[in-house]
Amino acid sequence: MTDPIDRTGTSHRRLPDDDQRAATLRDAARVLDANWLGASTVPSRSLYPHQWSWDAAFISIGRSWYDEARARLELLTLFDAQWSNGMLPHIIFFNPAIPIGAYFPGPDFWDSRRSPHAPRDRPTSGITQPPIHAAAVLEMHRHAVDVDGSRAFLEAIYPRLVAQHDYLSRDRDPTSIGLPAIVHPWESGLDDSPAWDRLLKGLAMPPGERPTYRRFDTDHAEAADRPTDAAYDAFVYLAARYRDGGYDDAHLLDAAPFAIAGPLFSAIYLWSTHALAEIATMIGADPGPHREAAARIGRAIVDHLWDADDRAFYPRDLRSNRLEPEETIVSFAPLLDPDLPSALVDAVCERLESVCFHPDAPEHFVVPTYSVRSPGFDRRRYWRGPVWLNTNWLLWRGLRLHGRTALADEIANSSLALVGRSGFREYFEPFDGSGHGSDDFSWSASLAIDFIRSAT
Ligand code: 2M8
Repeated sequence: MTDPIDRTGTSHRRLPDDDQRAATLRDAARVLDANWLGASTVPSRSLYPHQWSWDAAFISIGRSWYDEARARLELLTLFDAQWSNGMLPHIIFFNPAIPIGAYFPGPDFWDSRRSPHAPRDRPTSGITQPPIHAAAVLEMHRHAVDVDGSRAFLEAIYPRLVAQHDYLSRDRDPTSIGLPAIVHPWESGLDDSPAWDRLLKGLAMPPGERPTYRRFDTDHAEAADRPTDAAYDAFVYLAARYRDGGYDDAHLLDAAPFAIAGPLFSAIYLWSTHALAEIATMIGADPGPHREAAARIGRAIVDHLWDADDRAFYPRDLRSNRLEPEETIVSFAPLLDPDLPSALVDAVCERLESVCFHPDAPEHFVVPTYSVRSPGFDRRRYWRGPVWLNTNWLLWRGLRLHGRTALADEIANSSLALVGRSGFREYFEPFDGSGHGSDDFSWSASLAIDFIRSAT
């Protein structure tokens, strides 16, 4: 099928010229270097002053184009905090410049020692994030100049990546559907997404069971850009429940009021499983089990997350066994499956190209994280409408896998137009391109580098 897109005239179709690209590369490296702590990078000096798991992977991909040693060290630092059961925590707290209590929820809240698996020498959160790390490692290796250093890195990190995947398949599949469950919206990476609204609204929070707390995020970003207090209450309650059960996955459905298998987390898991097979081949390990796992995961995504009536992928609530039919960006992530049947690729692209995700306005930016036609669409609020560079980058990679180059290029150009207009902000308003959330945000800088360098 030919790619039908042709939207000349809007700002995101204009390619940045050579000078603009050079300026973006220079400014992005400046942001990443300013956010470097010595062995890892903060997503943001103000809002996120520690190391985050999937941020570290996005950051390493971009940084590796100009500083391979730091990019590798970033991931080794992250994996040094991996739990003994393979769980890779979503936050590693080791920024000595940040007093305990400056970020909520901090190490005291998570109290990771409640799990026998947590490392004793460094505090971490007790939940995970999308497992994009194997895919990131493979990306870095593909353009490595220091080939020997990169190969040694592959050998060192491969067993840890395998342990991360084993944890997800062994301990996070409570209904045996072959897809990992997330037990908290923070694990999704898109915590404030409307995809979780119905479940969060239905959450019974007995009085007294939610710890009292104070938010710090709204000290650093406008409240209208951030999750509401009601959403935060639910996030804190769910995290405290999981923590108070000792982060025990043995009885996940009994213990976790929130248990979801979602298209974004699952598609990233699949993409990384394919990467593990390639890495295994490169270092002389057996790729066979990873290939078999990838085939199983790909089938499970279609069997359990595809809604044949709506012709769309949705998250599945594992407790009620229902799909959650919200029109959010997570529905497009299965494009990361290189073996996705072409009829499903067509259906996903059709929805992605619809006015719901390509605003019907003379000037606009793609891809909004929530359908602009949805009553709950919010131009500014975090994950409820704004454009993010990491979701754009994932869709760009997925579209290229399926030869959808015009749509892929449009997303890359829109992303670069946004950072050119508003800087390396955390997210962007889809109609006027204004920047929101944190400024000098690391993955916006890093992925801008990769959009430019991988395209040439
Ligand atoms: C956001 O999440 C954190 C909680 O982990 C927060 O809101 O405080 C999300 O955008 C998440 O995907 C990201 O990894 C993190 C740091 O950039 O911020």
